[in-house]
Amino acid sequence: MLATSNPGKLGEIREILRDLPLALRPLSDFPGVILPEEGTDYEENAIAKAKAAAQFSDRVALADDSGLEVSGLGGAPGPLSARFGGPGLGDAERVDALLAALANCSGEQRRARFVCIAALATPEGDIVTARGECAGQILAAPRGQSGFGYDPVFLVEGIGRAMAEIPESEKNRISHRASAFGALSGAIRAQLGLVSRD
Ligand code: ITT
Repeated sequence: MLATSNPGKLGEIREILRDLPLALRPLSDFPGVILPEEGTDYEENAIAKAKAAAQFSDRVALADDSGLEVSGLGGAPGPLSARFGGPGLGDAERVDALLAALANCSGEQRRARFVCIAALATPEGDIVTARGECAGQILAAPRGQSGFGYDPVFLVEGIGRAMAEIPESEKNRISHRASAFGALSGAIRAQLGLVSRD
């Protein structure tokens, strides 16, 4: 099962892992599963989500903890990205809060990266994690319609377009999430009995 309450992540992870013979069931199929409160460490958060889901569903579970790190904000909002700007905001309002926080920042200070830690947990308590990153720059204003979260203001390094301007299929090849789940795919295959883990 896929332990995320974020529909954007759900769609992307399904697409990234589409070549695996895997029926990735959403969190909504398991009403008893409550994802834990999150702290300030990506890996701990990702493990806590996958572990809670695996224990309560009695199935192998995947989870992701991710965030945006901006140079001029000292690496913030990082693992707190989903809550940046205060509680109860939507994606567009969080983007506005980020642009306001960076109003006096230019050049190097707008350098940024997306980070993702993917985690796999089994009901028996086995855990595997993998990390992915994607480098870029925070734009002055939103561009594009695809993706979710901070994608409209994230200019992807080496591509020259905002993450929200590139097709989803391309994001799912180059993103932090694509790298993390790509690196985790060996462990997922091992769980499926497709290859040995070493
Ligand atoms: P779950 O914990 O239920 O998976 P969440 O959205 O709360 O969902 P996180 O705590 O990992 O997940 O927060 C990640 C936040 O970082 C997310 O809400 C976005 O604001 C941002 N983010 C992560 N990956 C992103 C991406 O690919 N594009 C844009 N923003 C992203």
